[in-house]
Amino acid sequence: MPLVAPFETSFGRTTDRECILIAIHSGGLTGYGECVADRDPGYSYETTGTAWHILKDFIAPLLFGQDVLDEQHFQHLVERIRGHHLAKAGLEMALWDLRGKLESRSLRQMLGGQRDQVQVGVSVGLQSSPEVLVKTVQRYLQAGYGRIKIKIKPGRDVGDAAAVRKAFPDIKLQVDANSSYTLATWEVLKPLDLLELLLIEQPLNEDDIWDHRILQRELRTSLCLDESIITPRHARYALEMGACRIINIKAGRVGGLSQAVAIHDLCRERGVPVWCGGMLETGVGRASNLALASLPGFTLPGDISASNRYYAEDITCERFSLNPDSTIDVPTGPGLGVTVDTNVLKKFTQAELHLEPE
Ligand code: OSB
Ligand code: MG
Repeated sequence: MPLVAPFETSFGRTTDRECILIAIHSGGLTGYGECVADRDPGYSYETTGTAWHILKDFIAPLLFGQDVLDEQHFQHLVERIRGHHLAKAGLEMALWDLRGKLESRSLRQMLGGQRDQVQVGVSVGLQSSPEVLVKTVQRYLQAGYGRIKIKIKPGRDVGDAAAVRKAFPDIKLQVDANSSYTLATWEVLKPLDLLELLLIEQPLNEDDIWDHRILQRELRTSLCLDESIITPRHARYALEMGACRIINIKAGRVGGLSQAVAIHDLCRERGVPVWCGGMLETGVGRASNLALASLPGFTLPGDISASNRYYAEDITCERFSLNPDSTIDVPTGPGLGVTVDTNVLKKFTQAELHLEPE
């Protein structure tokens, strides 16, 4: 699906998003799930290709012939498949949607969400220069976004962030490095500590929880981990080590909404703020993110922007829009609460596979 504008991070530039949409059927109803793996292994080792393989050759065969009772049961079944959280989470989302439709309950209700609207911000990709970045940020502020996140990478960090802070002294501002620094190179980031940022997201590698601890002790600004938190256990490790003070929760990265809720609960018990990350989702994944972010521990604005920030045309009939107070409404219909527009879906479909029990 073509993005309305290219999205560039430290790991690359996306102009079109490729994803896998999963549909499962029972009792005359269909549940949909979005697997957020991208074409390239930049953010995660998983890709649409690996997810396709894992879903087709390992996850689907495990489920066929079983009465999958709920999402916990699903997690138990897929435990024997190591990793591949994005693939697992896509299928789990479809199970939630289907169960919600069968039980006439919204995903928000099923997860224990407590809000009708959730606070959101916008994640702004790397731009051609600090001047262009400031203009881009200004457009999003004018559109009503109350929190801005900018992407940084070596060579495009303190200068970009300082330019935005200088132009907009009072906005809620945060930065995301997507793992592009090391303990040997991070020191250039020290001046960020003077910019009153909400947080600095994932400066070091996915497997560098310990090094984030070393970094957090050098910075006044809170570190927030994204890539590093791949299970509820990793969340506990990070908090017990002092590797971060805030966690970005993405259901995809942690293997499903059930795992996302477990991390939320752990952080809430410990008084650690969390917020809902994004993966440029279609309307399907966006509905899931909104339901998740309605849980009470999500106290910081999520990377869940309005549909028109991403796609001119989406695969859901519903489009999500920004309210004047920088919130988006949480869907209320059964399951995800969205309807897939089969014509648009057909238009964007590159490959299709039907799987049935033998
Ligand atoms: O690191 O949060 C990230 C998009 C793709 C992969 C990783 C990230 C992102 C974003 C976009 O920041 C958030 C959004 O969906 O608006
Ligand atoms: Mg991130």
